Order: sequence, then structure tokens, then C-alpha cells
Amino acid sequence: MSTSNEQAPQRPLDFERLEEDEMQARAKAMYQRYDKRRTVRHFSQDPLPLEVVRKCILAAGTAPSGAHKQPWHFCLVTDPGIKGQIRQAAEQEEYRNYHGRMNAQWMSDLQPFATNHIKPHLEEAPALIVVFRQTWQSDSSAPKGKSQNYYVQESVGIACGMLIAALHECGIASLTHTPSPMDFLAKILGRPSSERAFLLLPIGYPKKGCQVPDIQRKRLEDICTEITPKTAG
Ligand code: IYR
Repeated sequence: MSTSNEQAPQRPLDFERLEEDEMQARAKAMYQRYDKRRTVRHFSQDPLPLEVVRKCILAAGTAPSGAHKQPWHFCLVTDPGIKGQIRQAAEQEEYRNYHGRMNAQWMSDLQPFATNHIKPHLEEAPALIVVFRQTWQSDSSAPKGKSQNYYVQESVGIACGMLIAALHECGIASLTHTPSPMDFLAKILGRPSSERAFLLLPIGYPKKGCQVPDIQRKRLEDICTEITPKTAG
């Protein structure tokens, strides 16, 4: 990508304005589908159609980003040896988290989810997607050979949300996993020093009989405040 002082060429937006009935129907169906997504911790070892996963990664890569820098990189890991290395390193970090690094309040907030430092899903899930954020990018035309990226956390966070939604839409379950610190991921996967791991996402089909915590989502009134025009009078 080159640094340029020119505006990008423009082209007409491809956008279809929908009838309101159609908007209502889509909103309802989309919410119902999204509401069925659950974080899954028990995966079947059945392989996934990777072409579907690649399309989901392409969908995530359509996310908006600061100055259109697209400051993300996705590693799709199916190699059992590498998954084993990731599990071993993640469990080492998580052991320290569960034995002193997380405070009592944090440990108590996690109790409903019955998590611990043992992470079999990192090997059982047929694939792991490791998302990296790029703090800068090599660019021979930029000063010092590096181009800056902007709003990296926000951009990559949005891309991850889109990835999780895309996978769910295609019938693939995921677990948002953020073993911290995650520096071991860049090392194991040979990523450059411009990148930091952002999210580790085991993906696959849920194991037969998979159970999830029976938890409730907040209601619209709890998550949304409407600031409407004051009525006249
Ligand atoms: N990273 C640890 C602990 C953990 C933290 C949160 I916040 C969670 O929602 C779940 C787990 C782990 O993955 O076990």
C-alpha cells in the first residue's frame, strides 16, 4: 500500500433500499439467528469445510478500519502439532492466571462458566483462528519503510465480531479465548514483530450433547437509551 496525497477514485455505491416490511422481517430473523449463538467450550473433532471458513475470514476482512489500513491478520491453524504447542503454552499462562493473577472478584465472576486452566478445546477443535492486530505495516514508500495504522483495537475488534457472526451464520461454533499474555502465539506462528495476538478462536461443531450455561441476555431497555425529539408543547 502506498502513501498518496490524492483522493481515491470514486464509484457509485451498490445499495438496495428495502421496503419497510422487508426490513422488519430481516431484522427479526437476524436477531433470532444471532440470539441462538452461544460460546461453545466442547467441540467435536469432525473436520470443517475449510473453504467455508476462508469465506468467513474474507467476510471479517470487509470490516471498516481506520484510514482503510485493514490492520489485521488471521492464522487458520489445523495442524495438530501446532495446536498442541498452542495448548501447552496457553495452559502455562492460564495456570498462572487461575493461581494468583486473577483477583478474587474475577475468579468469582467466572464461577458460572466453570472454566479452569486446562484447555482441551485447543486440541479438540478442528481449527483455531488466531487473529493478530498490526500496530504498523511494512511499506517501502512510507517514511522509515513503515506505515502507521489507526484505531487498531477498534478495527480488529469489529472484524472479530464480524468473523464470529459469519461463522455462526454458516453453522460453525466458536469460543472467544484470550489467554493473557498472548505473546506466545506470535512466536509459535512465526508472525512479524509488527503484529500482536488479539484473539484466539477455536472453531468447530459442538460436541454431541454439548451443554452451555443457562444465562440470560440483557433486555433492550438495559442496553439501549433512546434520545428522541421532545414533543411540542
Ligand atoms: N482467560 C481465562 C479466564 C477467562 C476470563 C474471562 I473475562 C472469561 O470470560 C473466561 C475465561 C480462560 O480462558 O480460562
